[in-house]
Amino acid sequence: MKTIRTRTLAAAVVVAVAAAATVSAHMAYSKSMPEKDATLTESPDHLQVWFTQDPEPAISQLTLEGPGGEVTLGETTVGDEKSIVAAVSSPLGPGSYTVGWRSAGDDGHVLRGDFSFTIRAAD
Ligand SMILES: [Cu+2]
Repeated sequence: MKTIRTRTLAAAVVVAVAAAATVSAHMAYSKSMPEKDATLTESPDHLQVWFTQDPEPAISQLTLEGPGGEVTLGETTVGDEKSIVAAVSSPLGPGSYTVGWRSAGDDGHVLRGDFSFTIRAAD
């Protein structure tokens, strides 16, 4: 009886470890340009978000929301070192901006997130 319980416990541990490995295999946001919560004195000419896995081009999308509503960006493409990138077509004025991103990694799960940055008027 005791042996059976030990085996059951061992099996449970194996399942738990496998589940943890699956979770850590999800793609995740790594860094961005502009950085999260950055304050800039001039407009970036592109937005870029890096991930922990190669982003799936068909699903990857960057959007930008500014003081005047949605800002039109260039097409979102896959950039260097597991990133996605989109050009900022015309310079951004002072204000608060939110970048929205959507992508997927190796397991195909669609991930979404957002982060903000601020542009302040040059002195
Ligand atoms: Cu996943």
